[in-house]
Amino acid sequence: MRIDVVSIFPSYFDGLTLSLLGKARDSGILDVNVHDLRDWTSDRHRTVDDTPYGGGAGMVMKPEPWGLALDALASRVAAPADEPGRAEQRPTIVFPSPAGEVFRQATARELATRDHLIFGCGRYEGIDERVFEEAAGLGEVRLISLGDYVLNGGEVAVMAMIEAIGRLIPGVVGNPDSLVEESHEDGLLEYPSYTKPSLWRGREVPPILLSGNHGAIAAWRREQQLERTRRRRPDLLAD
Ligand code: JCH
Repeated sequence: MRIDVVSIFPSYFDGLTLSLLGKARDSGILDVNVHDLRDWTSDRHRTVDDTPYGGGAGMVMKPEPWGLALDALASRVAAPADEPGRAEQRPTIVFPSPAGEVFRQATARELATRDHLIFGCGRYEGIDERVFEEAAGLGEVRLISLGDYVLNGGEVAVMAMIEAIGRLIPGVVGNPDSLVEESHEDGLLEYPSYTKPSLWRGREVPPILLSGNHGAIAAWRREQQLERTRRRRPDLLAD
């Protein structure tokens, strides 16, 4: 999978070269490329923002640099184009937005199947609306919210999305079992985990986990998942 990120703060993404995603990147499974939006400006001050039409507080990102950036990145191939039987694919273009659909594990799973993702990180009060219309001519456009709170820009949301998507790509996580067992993959919160020592500061590990009865352990864990989900996230059981 090829991932392109466009931002006026490209150094935000230096952390992506570390740990889990760093390995996937080195092995060529994930090809992450971070770009500075200002590279697609042509004025002396490399301007990316302007005042909003109709008035209002703050600034809006100008459309021209975004248009050039998306034109340049959308035409790039995610995998060797001469691969037999491989059709040219349009990218999925993701813009983080507080007004977008909420990002869920299902969203991560869906985006993990794409060959080419482009993430556009807005700042200020957001991006000129016409950029989203223009982007729809280059690929599938998705406006996605990390959750119902307001961030200062798209960078932190994109970091979270790339981490959630990247770890679902085969070869990024070592043990495939660890992907199906965790929170949200089965619509429930995860069961509690314990390790040694079995007694710590007067606190015991639930004895069932030391019983060696794997059927009883699996049943206890499922019960814990249901109870936690009912208490902490009843909205997940309503679905
Ligand atoms: C963003 C901002 C006030 C936007 C600019 C670009 C995503 N889940 C989530 N929360 N916040 C975001 C996000 C994504 C991209 C941008 N801002 C700041 C500030 C606004 O009200 C009109 C809109 C925030």
